Amino acid sequence: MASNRTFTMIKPHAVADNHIGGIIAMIEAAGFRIVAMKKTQLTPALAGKFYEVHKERGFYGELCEMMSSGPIVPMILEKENAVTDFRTLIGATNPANAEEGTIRKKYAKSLGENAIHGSDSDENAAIEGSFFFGVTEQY
Ligand code: DAT
Ligand code: MG
Repeated sequence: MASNRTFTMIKPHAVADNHIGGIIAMIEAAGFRIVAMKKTQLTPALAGKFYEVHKERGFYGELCEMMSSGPIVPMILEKENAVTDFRTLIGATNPANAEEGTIRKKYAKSLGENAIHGSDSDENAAIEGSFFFGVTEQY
């Protein structure tokens, strides 16, 4: 059965460019409810831990550097079929392939600076959400 929660982060370049409000407006308009949210900044070591699954990939160093380069806005979101529907809302990893109307189409600058994270499975959504938020921060 599909979970009703996913995890997301607005990436540093999008926060720096004042797109928090625009991105959250798209998320809420698509029917997601914000369960948890804050503004924080990862250290390179914490970014490395979050993206550990990618540690053998060539872009891992660049990814950890970018994700720790400034504040981010992590959130837990709720909606039926949250993981799948949110991946549809954010669009393809490479913004060159992202569909019209997606968050990455509107706000991504490049493959590395693609505006927003979205969990790829119910299992990872739970792991990633608990990376940032305790149970008393989820409502
Ligand atoms: P997604 O964020 O769509 O789940 P992913 O999990 O494959 O994509 O990769 C995590 C992030 O790493 C992605 O949002 C942007 C960056 N990235 C992925 N592939 C890359 C590449 N070939 N070069 C540079 N950065 C890349
Ligand atoms: Mg991913």
